[in-house]
Amino acid sequence: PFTPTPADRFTFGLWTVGWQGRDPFGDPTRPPLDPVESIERLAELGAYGITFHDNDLVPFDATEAQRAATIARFRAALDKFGLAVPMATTNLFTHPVFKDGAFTANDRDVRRYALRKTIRNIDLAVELGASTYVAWGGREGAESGAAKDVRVALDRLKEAFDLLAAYVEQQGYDIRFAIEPKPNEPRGDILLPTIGHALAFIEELENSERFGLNPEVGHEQMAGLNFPHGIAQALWHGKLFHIDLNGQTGPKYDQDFRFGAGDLRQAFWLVDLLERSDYRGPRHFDFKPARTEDFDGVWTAAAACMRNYLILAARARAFREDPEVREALRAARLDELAVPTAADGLAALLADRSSFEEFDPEEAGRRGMAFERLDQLALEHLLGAR
Ligand code: GLT
Ligand code: MN
Ligand code: MN
Ligand code: MN
Repeated sequence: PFTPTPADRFTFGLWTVGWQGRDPFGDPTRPPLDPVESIERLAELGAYGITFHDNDLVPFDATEAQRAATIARFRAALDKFGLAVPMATTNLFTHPVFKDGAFTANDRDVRRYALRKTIRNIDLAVELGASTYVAWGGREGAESGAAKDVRVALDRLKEAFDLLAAYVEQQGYDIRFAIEPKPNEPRGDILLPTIGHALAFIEELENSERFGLNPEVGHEQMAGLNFPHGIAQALWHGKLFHIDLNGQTGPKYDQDFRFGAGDLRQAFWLVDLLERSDYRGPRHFDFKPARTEDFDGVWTAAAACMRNYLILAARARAFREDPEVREALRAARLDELAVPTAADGLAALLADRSSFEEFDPEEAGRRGMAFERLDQLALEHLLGAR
């Protein structure tokens, strides 16, 4: 019952299963993985699609001829194994040229180069059928105070996104941008550190309808934030364009565990939320198979991401369908939260003596909220005890 199919819309970044395990303290523990093999294996496991940074596919220093041949071979494999490319993105963080960022590098030449590199890969993304273009500001940030004038850097970031939007409008592309927040790592501090910062920033863009978010589980949790709450707010603003699913255990380095590992309770509430929302985009996994693993471990972890999502979806459905839960939700007055506070209008509120003059806050303060019972029911569903 927990076997994924393409209808589940699960997608993986080439850089996830292809991660060789290089970290700041250690060399790679796995050899490079041919993107064509990733396509074949992920298709076998039931995934819907694959995503990539330009340089996950085409090496940074490839010639034009090498680039064309690589893309042709990739495309043929997508067709053969039936995988889609719903999203693509740009690597603006690995090469030393991006050591101070890309769209907000102090060095203007680097900013212009970053825009051209991005535009070039947007063309490829559209050619391959992508409708979402992710922008993670990997090195847009600083380690020290005077090194980056944040207000001016935000001017440059807005300028870059306005130019990218102008480009896709001019080309008539049907693609939207999804900005991915992250608080830190690899920079000491990164611009647009959380969902909230990014939502506010998007409203300042010329073409704000073309911009939304690609929030990642672990990135919000690195900032100690509640991911399902952040996703709920992104949905509320109509800005959940894409999502990066993985696992994290609290405010630490970016752990990128497989989905379901890490904070399991937040994973449960996240799936409950997504499955009941109008989000129809891919369920995209951005995880790193632990560097302790060989390729068997890599595919085990990739399969587990999808399986854990489906298990959590089943648990969340059972929770919502349980009559005792429905009763507990009423006892916790969730239905009452859905009633507007003053549909009768401001004048009626001001004239309503029962709302203030005759209101008894002591009595209201004694009413229990019955949340503990509700949460225990959720926990028992999550634990498979109901
Ligand atoms: C990198 C980062 C991810 C982003 C990717 C998109 S690259 O692995 O840590 O969170 O989603 O650029
Ligand atoms: Mn990510
Ligand atoms: Mn991450
Ligand atoms: Mn990462």
